[in-house]
Amino acid sequence: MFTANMLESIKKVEATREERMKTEPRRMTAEEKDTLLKEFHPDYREDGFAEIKVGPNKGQKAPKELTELIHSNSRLIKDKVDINRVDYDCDVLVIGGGGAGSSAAIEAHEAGADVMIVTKLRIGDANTMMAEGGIQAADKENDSPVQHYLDAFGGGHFAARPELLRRLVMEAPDAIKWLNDLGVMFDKDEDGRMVTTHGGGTSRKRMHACKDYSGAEIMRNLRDEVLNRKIPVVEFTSAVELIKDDKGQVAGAVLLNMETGDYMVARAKTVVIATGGAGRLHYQNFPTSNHYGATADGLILGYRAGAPLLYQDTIQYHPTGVAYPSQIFGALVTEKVRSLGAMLVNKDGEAYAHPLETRDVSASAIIRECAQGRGVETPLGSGVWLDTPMIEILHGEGTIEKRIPAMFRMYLNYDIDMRKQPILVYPTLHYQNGGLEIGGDGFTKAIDNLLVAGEAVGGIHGRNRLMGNSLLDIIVFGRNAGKAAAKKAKETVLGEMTLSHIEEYEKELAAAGIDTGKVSPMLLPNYARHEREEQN
Ligand code: MEZ
Repeated sequence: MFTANMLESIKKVEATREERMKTEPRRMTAEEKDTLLKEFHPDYREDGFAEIKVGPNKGQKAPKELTELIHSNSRLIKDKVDINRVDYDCDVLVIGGGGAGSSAAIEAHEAGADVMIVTKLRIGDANTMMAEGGIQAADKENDSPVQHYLDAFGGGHFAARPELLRRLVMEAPDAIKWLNDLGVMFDKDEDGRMVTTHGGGTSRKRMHACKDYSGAEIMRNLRDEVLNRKIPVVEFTSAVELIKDDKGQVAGAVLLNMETGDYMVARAKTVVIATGGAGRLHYQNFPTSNHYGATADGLILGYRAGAPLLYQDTIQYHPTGVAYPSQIFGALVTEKVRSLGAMLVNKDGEAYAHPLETRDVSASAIIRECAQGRGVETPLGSGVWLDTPMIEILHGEGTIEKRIPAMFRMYLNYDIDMRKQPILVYPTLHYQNGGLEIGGDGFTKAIDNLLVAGEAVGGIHGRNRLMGNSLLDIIVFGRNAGKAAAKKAKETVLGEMTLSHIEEYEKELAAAGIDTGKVSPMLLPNYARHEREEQN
């Protein structure tokens, strides 16, 4: 299945393996990391970004593709909707049916609220489902939330909002217990203790996993719980704008039925945005590990209503996306492969960096190797080797099939046996470090009664996220958002509903002379457009 040049390079990987396994590559110094990031991390490529000209973050930069969505028009300028004809009335409206949205809905329901989920695909069609390697929590004797905090704070370049990160790490052990009690089948040893491993930048083994389909297993249980509780889920329906009331608090959302094109109105006392990430915007033309629905919708909804973004200029490129074969280009190769001992090796068989540097550093080092001609040529670019046969040498035969069975099967589909041959990887667009700004209680600071949870939040992780802290944040912040939204709904009296904020935003666009000719939120990526362009 590999090409001749790849097979040639594999010989060098094999020839250096024994010697490489005697000494791990050393960790980079802080100065070395800084220099590498500035030279090779995509966040530092000026031409990938554009200035935001309107709204709360005016004057700041964002990825070009996101800026274009921010600068685009509301659908509701052309398509008029009578917001006083209410189709759904509830206490808590959760926008998004992934892990954060489902956790929020479960807790809001538990607190006695009348809660409803609206999701543009089906419940569970989300990045949560795609997460592989695990979820962090400091719940063993040799570890503590303080240690977890220090790892994540350093890994995020000391930029995480302390009140958010504190909540993340302190509530992590309880998040694992909650999931375990719901029925999540975590990997456990013969004594019933959770099996935990390292991730990039962790000082303790605190990654809890369900083999290499941790997200799917977590989502399976969350979805069952939502359905068992009979929480209403309106599928194939997007939120396209938030509605406010005359007191300035959020009052619901305008919904679009994705099949019929009809608009509907959901009135709600509190709203939780849990719409996930932006991988399908393919920033800087990167492939993505993300779910089809990851188009930054919640960021646009919140921003147009007046909620500021935080760290919208920092993106996570997962170091190990599939570089070859082309059919699965950009798909995630879980960091767990490196946690289990596989080294990153260039075309000459050199291990050029420690396999568990933080993700931004690791991705930059791969980009450097390829940019400087030490990558292996592939049909779609180049990549470096992840020396997977090392796993079986280190931990014994059968480890790959036992610990990372989904990855093993994915490659076998293309006649690559990762137990015997290394695999080719290159960074893939994985996560938005930034998002809507919230306080420790989950509420946006700018709009009353509007909460945000999950990947749509900015500030939990700072400017780089560690492995396993995203599955954790959707649970911790999802659950808290649900509880807080239910409580706030009890004391909320809605005023008259309005979309005047949309009109104000449109005026601001016009005053800035902006006309992208497009509408946002995007809702679904438009791959068909690229095909047409190629044919012309
Ligand atoms: O947190 C993540 O992004 C994650 C667990 C990814 C992975 O490599 O498996």
